[in-house]
Amino acid sequence: MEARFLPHEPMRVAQQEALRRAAAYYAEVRQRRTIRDFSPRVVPRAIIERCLLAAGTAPSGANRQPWHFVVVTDAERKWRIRIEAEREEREFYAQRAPPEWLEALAPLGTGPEKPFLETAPVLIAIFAQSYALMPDGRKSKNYYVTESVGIAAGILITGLHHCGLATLTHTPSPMGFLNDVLGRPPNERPYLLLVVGYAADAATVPDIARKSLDAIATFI
Ligand code: IYR
Repeated sequence: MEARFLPHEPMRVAQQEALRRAAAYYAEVRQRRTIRDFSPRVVPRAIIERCLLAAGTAPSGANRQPWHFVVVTDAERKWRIRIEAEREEREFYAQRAPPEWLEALAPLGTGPEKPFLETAPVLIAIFAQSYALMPDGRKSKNYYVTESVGIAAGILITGLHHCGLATLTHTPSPMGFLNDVLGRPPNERPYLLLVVGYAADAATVPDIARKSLDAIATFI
């Protein structure tokens, strides 16, 4: 396909306003915490839909948009996901995880029990399309799939936070069972399972800190 171009209409922001926005954006985003205690309160579908549309604006290698989001709200499927995830997690915590990894997880207080997979009203299984399947069955290569889907996931998480929703990025390992439970094709691999909902009133978060600007960035 030949390159075609259209005029770009940038979102213009005056400098004073940009400074205000930068501060406001950081102030809002820094309040995001990963939580594990969810309220069963239902999330309006329109919020999820808009945040998914936002995620779908992520830049992607060769604009292949190599992602697929499966939104799970029915109790039966959430239960199946919990059963399968806990099966993997029990093995992870009891055998597969090296001591060093378990030590790194200790401050987070995680374990193999994943009740939030049933309590939270919404699970979004994010799949990465390693290649595209053409209607005639041929495979077409995708590029920078991990980077592209990671960026889309980041936009999704931040958008949900902007709407007052909490998330937990859950990565049961391995999570191939998600293809079976959710009926996804072989060109898609589960990337992460995003648990979405409102935080329970009594939710607590680990007492951990974020790195300083000096620690995460270098200006040269
Ligand atoms: N997947 C496991 C373990 C786990 C791993 C990391 I790295 C975390 O930041 C948190 C948990 C679990 O979900 O418990």
